[in-house]
Amino acid sequence: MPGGGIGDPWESVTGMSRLVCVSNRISLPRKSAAPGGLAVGVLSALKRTGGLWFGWGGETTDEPPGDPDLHIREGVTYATVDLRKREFDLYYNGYANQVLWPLFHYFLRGMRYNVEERDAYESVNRLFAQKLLPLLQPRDLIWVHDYHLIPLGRHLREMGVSGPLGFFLHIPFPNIEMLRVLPPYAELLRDLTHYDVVGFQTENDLKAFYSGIEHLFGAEAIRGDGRVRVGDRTLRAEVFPIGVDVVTVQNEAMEAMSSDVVRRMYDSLMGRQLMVGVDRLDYSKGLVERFSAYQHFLETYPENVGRITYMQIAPLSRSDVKAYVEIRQSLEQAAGRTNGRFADTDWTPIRYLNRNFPHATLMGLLRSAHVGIVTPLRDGMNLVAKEFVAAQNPDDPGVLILSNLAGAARELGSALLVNPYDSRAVGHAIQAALAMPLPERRERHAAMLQILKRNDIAAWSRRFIEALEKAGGSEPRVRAVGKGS
Ligand code: GDG
Repeated sequence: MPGGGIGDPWESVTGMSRLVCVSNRISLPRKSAAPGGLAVGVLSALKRTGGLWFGWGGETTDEPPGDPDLHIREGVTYATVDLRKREFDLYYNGYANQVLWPLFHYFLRGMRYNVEERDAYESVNRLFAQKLLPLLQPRDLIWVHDYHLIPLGRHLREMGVSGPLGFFLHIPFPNIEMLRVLPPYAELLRDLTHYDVVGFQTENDLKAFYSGIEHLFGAEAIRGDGRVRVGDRTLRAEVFPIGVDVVTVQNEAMEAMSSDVVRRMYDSLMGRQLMVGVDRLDYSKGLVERFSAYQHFLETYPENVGRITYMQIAPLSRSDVKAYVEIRQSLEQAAGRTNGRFADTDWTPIRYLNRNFPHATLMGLLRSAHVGIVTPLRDGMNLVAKEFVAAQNPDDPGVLILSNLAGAARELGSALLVNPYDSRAVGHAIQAALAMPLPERRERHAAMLQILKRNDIAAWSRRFIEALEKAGGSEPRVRAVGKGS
């Protein structure tokens, strides 16, 4: 079993309990899967603790879904369910990604509501509970991830699960004034009260949650110690900022520097400075605004024309959702405009790539960059910002430009913080980053690296599981390795 070695920090945390993680999508190891912060975080937690990871396996069917498929890898049991195609479309492309995602990121223009999608969201959550139930053991710690599965806790409770149930939201939580745009906002808030621990990325998200609780249940529901009391249930709501595996990122980045892809890219720069962005192609990541800031930068500081290369890696995501098709078109046009206007026979200002890379290669590309640009219009955390810092050579680190609307800005105050909507300010920040003297780069980098090491991915999981253990009482739990798998 992983995580059982001498001096392993998990030993004291998980005791003898089994961790069960539930998320919308499961990526089996070695299968190519859509990369995402969620997958990175969940995998890291499960590998360290062992246990069960339950979720949709990526297949849709025309038949009613059968029993979950079980796979065991490195001591972790993966249980995957199929979903019916139509129901999946309504639940995932519809309610999760055209209602909750835009609303929680404060993009009302991208949100529309319909009851059919809401019903599918409910029924997929009920199905998850039904399929998970037979796999559960009496003393499991259950950790549910993200906005796709908010009602899962209520369904499990209704089916008789009384043990510790935790929920972590990877994306921002909106203030009540935004949340109550959603017709069933009260049900959403009530659903969250079925968990014992509800975790958020930042203090802002926690405050927004309290604003909803106060609105619905009155100020007396929030106790002095921050716990929330609704009816006969008490829950802990807390901030758990997700981190990265600093040592792995450092090693990946160093090793990738000698890889073919990174060397070819580096040689192709012909001594020019490099700015890199890595984001899923998503309107929340602020890519259109970033492209326009870069154009602004080239106009304002023409001495950089021909001397800097901006490489934007943007793997496609959620391509079945209209807003994502539209953002893709806008970006192609914006990159084309800038390249058409500024490119020369031997230089292209923007290298725009809609493709995936192995994680290690990405870390090598980040390490090669003089500037990392991470300017989401809103982001729960943003792991790329943290990976950029971890991937740098501490003796000669690149500079991070970071949106102050990303959760990561709360910890990474030594980055060049910008408002992503202010293209002039972002343009200035690019110039400042390129010109920053080595001592200042080192100082800023060292301050951020220290924070990343303290709040790394292991600390994040450990803190959440500790909170869940406390919520369930401190008695020792029995872990039956291999059962239910
Ligand atoms: C959600 C929240 C929150 C990217 N391209 C490739 C690839 N990636 C990896 C990155 C990074 C992860 O995916 C992306 O994580 P982010 O945090 O930047 O963004 P979201 O996907 O929107 O994640 C976010 C996160 O959940 C965690 O809680 O921080 O706020 O929106 O690790 O390196 N990985 C590979 N190939 C790629 O092409 N292998």
